[in-house]
Amino acid sequence: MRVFTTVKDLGDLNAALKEAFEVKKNRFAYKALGENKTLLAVFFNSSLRTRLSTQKAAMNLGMNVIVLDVNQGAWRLETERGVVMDGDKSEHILEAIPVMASYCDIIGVRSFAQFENKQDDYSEKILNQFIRYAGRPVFSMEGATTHPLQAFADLITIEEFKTKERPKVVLTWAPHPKALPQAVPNSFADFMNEADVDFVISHPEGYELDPKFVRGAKIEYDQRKAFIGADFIYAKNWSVFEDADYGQIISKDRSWTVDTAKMALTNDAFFMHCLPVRRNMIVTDDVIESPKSIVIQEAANREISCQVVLKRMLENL
Ligand code: AN0
Ligand code: CP
Repeated sequence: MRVFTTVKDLGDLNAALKEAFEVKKNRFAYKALGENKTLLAVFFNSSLRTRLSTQKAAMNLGMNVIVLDVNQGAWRLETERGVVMDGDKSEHILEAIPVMASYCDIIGVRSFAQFENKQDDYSEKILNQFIRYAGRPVFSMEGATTHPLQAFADLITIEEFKTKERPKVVLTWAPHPKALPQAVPNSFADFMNEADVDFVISHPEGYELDPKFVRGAKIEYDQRKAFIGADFIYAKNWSVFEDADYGQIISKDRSWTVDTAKMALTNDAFFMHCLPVRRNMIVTDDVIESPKSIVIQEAANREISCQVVLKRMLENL
């Protein structure tokens, strides 16, 4: 594996899941694979889970790890070619990328949507420059449009907790005070569409996601209807994808908060969220603290999803 940004990069999803469960059973079995190999994890944005789980996964494989927070201590990077650099940006990403690559074997990049220009975000302008100029395998630690390590961990978690062959999985929008990217729901849809699940997306009108990720998924604008019979409720906020209001918040409707009354409509569903989550905006205290909440197990599986990706990249160096 040279690149990991979407579900397709995993190839056969059942084989990837099998590998994930093998890794989880003995996460130190491939400790020799990463000997004298270095992972560089580059963060343009904040992170708790991705930062820690990626380092842990690399350490399980015997790798050395370097973490760079671009906005803390590095030079401010210009990302646009042709700019006269007479402002506050001291270094161009076109030098920075090959320099960073010269110190490592594999690179992980976190670079969120900036909501300044939809075209820039949806062409993955930053992440794709790493893929193009690093000359190293590159994986997304959440780009502008996808968060595949999260969605892979989500799928692993659903596989572990499902009690029927083909569970009903509902991705529901929920309110949030700040504009958030579409990367998490995009990747969740990307993975669920390839998995053996009955997949439904529920959101207020105007919050339609990119059809490239939604594909044939069912859309249900009535959240209560969507919840009926669900086996998994996956909550997430996202901002508008449509051109006219791209990156905007058009609703903060608190009637979309996931609460106990709504969970009672489900088939005793598990509650999932990628975290970080704002309590009593996205989900009530009662639901996230209930025995059916599997957000911690879900986060723990981030170590596993990342380890599968790193293992495959190391095997292919
Ligand atoms: C980010 C998002 O919604 O994409 C990261 C989630 C993993 N969330 C926030 O910025 C709060
Ligand atoms: N779920 C997730 O990616 O969390 P962080 O933003 O804390 O890494």
